[in-house]
Formats: sequence, C-alpha cells, structure tokens
Amino acid sequence: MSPKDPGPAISPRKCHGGSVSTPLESWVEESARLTKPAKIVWCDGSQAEADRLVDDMLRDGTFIQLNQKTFPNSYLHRSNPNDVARTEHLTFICTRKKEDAGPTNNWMAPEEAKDKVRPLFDGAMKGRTMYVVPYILGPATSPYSKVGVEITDSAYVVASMRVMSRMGKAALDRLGSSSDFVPGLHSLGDLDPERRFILQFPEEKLIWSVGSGYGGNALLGKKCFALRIASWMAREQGWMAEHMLILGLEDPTGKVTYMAAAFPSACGKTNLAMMVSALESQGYRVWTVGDDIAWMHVGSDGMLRAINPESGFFGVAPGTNGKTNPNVIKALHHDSIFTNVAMTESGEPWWEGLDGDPQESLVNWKGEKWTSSKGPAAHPNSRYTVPAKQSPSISAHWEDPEGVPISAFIFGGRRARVAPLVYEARNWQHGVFVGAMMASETTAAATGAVGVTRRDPMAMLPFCGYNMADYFRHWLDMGPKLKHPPRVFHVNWFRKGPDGKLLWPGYGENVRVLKWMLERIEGRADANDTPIGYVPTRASLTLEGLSVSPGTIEELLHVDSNDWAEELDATGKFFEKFGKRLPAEIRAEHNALAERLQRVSLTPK
Ligand code: GTP
Ligand code: SPV
Ligand code: MN
Repeated sequence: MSPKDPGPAISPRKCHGGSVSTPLESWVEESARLTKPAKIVWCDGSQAEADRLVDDMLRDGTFIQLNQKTFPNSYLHRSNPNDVARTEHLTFICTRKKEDAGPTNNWMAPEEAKDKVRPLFDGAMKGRTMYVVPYILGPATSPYSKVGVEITDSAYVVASMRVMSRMGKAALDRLGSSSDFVPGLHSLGDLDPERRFILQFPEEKLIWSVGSGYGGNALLGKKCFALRIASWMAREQGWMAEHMLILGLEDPTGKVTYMAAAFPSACGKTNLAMMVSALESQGYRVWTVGDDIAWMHVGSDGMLRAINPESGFFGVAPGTNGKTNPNVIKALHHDSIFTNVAMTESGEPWWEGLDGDPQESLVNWKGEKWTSSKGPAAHPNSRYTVPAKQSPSISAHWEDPEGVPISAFIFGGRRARVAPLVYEARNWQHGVFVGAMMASETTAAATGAVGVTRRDPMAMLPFCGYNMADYFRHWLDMGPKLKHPPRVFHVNWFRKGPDGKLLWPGYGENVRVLKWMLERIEGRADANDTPIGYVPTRASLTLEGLSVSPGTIEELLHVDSNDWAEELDATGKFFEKFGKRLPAEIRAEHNALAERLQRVSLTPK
C-alpha cells in the first residue's frame, strides 16, 4: 500500500523504543496519513480498555444498555438500516489476472481498485478515533494460527473483534516485529452503499473495506481474512480454509468423532454445532469446536486436523429459542452484543421465534415503537455476538493447538425439494463433486432476494478468494494427502411436503442423522445404493421417540430421478462457466451421475 496523499504526520506508538519502524508501525502510519484520524488508539484487549469503549459507545448511542440484571454486560447495537447484511455485489477479489478470481467472483485489477477506493479513505477518519486492532485467528499457541491487524474507526467493530478473535496484546506478542500479518483497513466512511467496497487483495494479502459497519463486511478477521484471503493461502500452502462448523459427536462409550459441515449462510451451522442432542439419554452428545469457519491441515498422524480460527459466535437471532438452541440461550445471557434485534419494555433483547408473538410494547430493530404493519420487529439477519467459551456445549478440545481430527465432511443447504434428508458420497472424488454441485435457497445473511435457489459450492460462493475451478482442483488434491480422508455426506433439513410444510423437525433431532453417519464411518449402518449415493434405509435410522410418520420418512429419503435429471442440467450449466479450467474429475463425476440416472430410468419398476 502506498498512499500518495501527504497528511499530518502522526507518529505511531513505537513498540521497541528505537527509531526504526516495524512493518506494522509503518502501515499504521501510512493509513493514518491517508485517513487523517483525530487520534490513534492501539488496542491491548484489556478489560479496562473494553470498559472504556463501552462507556464511549453508551455515551454516543452506538450501544444501548440492555437489562443489566437479566443480561449483565450486554448491549444492543442498531446498524444503519441500509447496512444490515453482507453485500456480495460490492465485494471484490482483486488479482492481477481476472481469471485468477474466476467467473463466480466480482473482480477488479488491484491498482484500479486502489485508485477507485483510495479517495473514499482519504480523510475518512477526520474527527474520529482510529483503532489499531491486532488479533490472532486460531488458538494462541497453535502453529496453524495467523495474525491479522484491523485498522478501524468503529468502536463497535473493536468490541466485536474482541469477542470473535484473540484480540490485543497476545497478537502483538505473537507478531513481534515481523511482517507476517494480514493488514485490513476499515472505515465506516459515510455508510452510503454507493460508496461501499469490500476489497480483497489475495496476492499481497491485504484487505480494504469502506462504507459498511456490519458483520462480515466490517469484522475483517471473519470472511475477508479467515475465508477469502485464507483460502488463497491454504491453496498455496496445502491446507484448507472452509465455511464449516466443527463438532464432536460423543457416543455411549465416550468416544468423540469430529465432523465439519459446510452449509451456506443462515442454513444451520451454528445450530448444528451447538445442538442439544435428542438422543442424549442414549449417550449421544454434541460438543462445539466452531460454528462458522474451519482451518484444516494434514496432521502428523495423516488425519485432517481442524482448528476454529474464531473465538466467538456471530449467530442469527431469529428462530433461536430455548428449544431450538438452549445452549446459546444460556450463553447469551451475559457479556454479549446484540445487533438489530428488537427490545422489550424491560430492556431485554427480542426476536421472532424467541417466544410467542411480538408485543405492541416492543421497540423494533430500527428503534421505533413496533406495530404489526412495520414488519418483523427484529431484522431477519439480526445477530448475537457471544464468546464461544460461554456455551455449555464448548468442547474441551476447542483450543487444542493441533486441532481435532475430522472424520466426516457434511455438505448441505436449504432445498424445499430434490435433496434427501441425508446421503453419503461413494468416495473422496465423488464427495468433492457432491460439494461442487451444492445449491441452496438464498437467505437474509446477504442483501438481495431471499429464497432463490443458487449454486453455492461447498457454501463458499461468496467466500472463495480465487477461481472456483482451482478450488475444486485443490479439494481433489487434498484427499490423497490424507491417510483417512473424511467420509463425505450431504444433508437437507429443509425439505418440504406438497403442503409447503417442513418434513423434518430439525435442530436437536438432527443428531439422528449424525448418528447414522457415525455408524456408516464405523461400517455398521445400512444404506440403499442410489444414483446420487448411499441413502439410509428406514431401519438404519434411529427414529424412536420421533413423531414423524413412516410416509414422511419415505418422502424425506426419496430420490426422484426426474428432479435429479433437472439438477444435473443446472449443475452442468454452472460448471460450463469454468470452461477448460474445470477439473476433468468433476466432469467425469457429472457424466457418471448422468449415466446412473439414465440406467435407473431404464430399469423397469
Ligand atoms: P451464518 O452465521 O449466516 O453462517 O448461518 P448458520 O449457517 O450458522 O445458520 P444458523 O444455525 O444461524 O441458522 C439460521 C437459521 O436457520 C435460524 O433461523 C435457525 O433457527 C434456522 N435453522 C437452523 N437449523 C435448523 C434446522 O435444523 N431446521 C430448521 N427448520 N431451521 C433451522
Ligand atoms: C455469513 O453470512 O455466512 C455469516 C455472517 O457468518 S457474516 O459475518 O455477516 O458474514
Ligand atoms: Mn457464515
């Protein structure tokens, strides 16, 4: 980065007393020259600093105090109503060659992007405080963790980064005077979507984000670094950065099997990772390692080892209640931040699906008195930000420096039709194809239409920092590097019947599907060999205590050849975008599926 604009010389804090600046100090100085803040604060992550920030935010209205008896140290933040979700159309991968960003990413050439966006940073922090936020992604002692530094003029972002990452002194200590960190420059700018850009420069491992204060647009450690930049690093260095939860399934003997699952945004990762198992009385429990992102390396034991780069959950509030996710309800009763939820008369956070109907006494997410004509009281993408360690389900191994060994990958999405409750891929290569052909109905996590089915390979469509054809190649190459590559499954909790109602109860009942997977891994569960893969027999599923009719189970497991022929066409069109860059193995799997479907349709019933 080389801003040409001269500005007031603001000397950065000198870490080492000497006159020679570290790479971090130089970058902070350059950024200050460009953005021209009134002052610079280096964040140390201490409690005193957090308290100061809260006081400042309560004073200027960024934070609203919640009921401190029932929600101690918890606050509500209302974002600008035009800034409530990720904005994918304003998110760019800036590589020298357009082909390296690929046909599924927005692209700008690096210099063009900088020339266009630099003026938006010029003087953007006048009269504001510039916070320098060093953070570690991953456990502080893990060899797989990485350091990032976010410069931001949003105190809300600082408070959120303190929950979501290991922020402050620990990160500076790890970094020392090294240049091995990912710089991310963030300014709220004027919050006008016309002047909003989220730029990733994977070749120089740099992030620029301006014009948004919300979620993945603004907490640069999350999607920008831990997925877009990290996915690029992971391919260069032979590991994987994925949009995946990590959970441990404990069986009655106490053995824990770890699984990682990729579902698109707002499709159930947090809820699956934190579930209270419906089979707890039989000895099956779920432990949480992570709820959104997994960084995975080939371990010295030949297993794929996963760490969670984050240290908190930024979870979807609507639909969360004591039945669907009791663990998070316990976790978020203190030291939590709520964004764009509604508030009750007694100063408690509220959202649709929490309990009962909305009351006229509510204040909605915009801070207005709620009436039924005003739509949902909480924004559909309203969220809680809660430290991971506050969940009763947190795994004893969630900060293991080597990570946990992954035995299964689970792909899935929202599909009202087509995809059965669960199926298993035939092998690694087929599994990669199953991930590559994933599709899901869009949600409120990103701006734009909701409920539109789109291709979202491995749930990485908005997050892959490079050409997705090369990403498929990387996936194909990872399997053979592993002594025991994870078994690959696909799930769909969202299949609907002809009446439009969900067929599967979901949430804690999903453990029944996890148990089937475990038994497949252990070679104990039956399955039918269908064109798309192995689908459970009815008898192989543990269904006691579940009030779902046999007919409904049948519908949930049904593989319809016509539906899948259409699916095949849609994926074929999607894969065409990649031209010759699409790996031959993906094409071969596509042809093999076509043949298997053909054979079934020719077999007399
Ligand atoms: P991001 O944080 O955006 O990546 O989302 P996520 O994948 O973690 O999704 P999350 O678990 O927050 O769930 C999103 C929405 O789906 C919430 O409203 C949940 O209540 C709902 N949901 C989650 N799991 C299930 C399920 O098994 N069945 C049904 N019907 N809804 C679910
Ligand atoms: C997602 O959209 O996948 C999220 C929320 O996890 S955000 O941090 O806003 O990207
Ligand atoms: Mn996510």
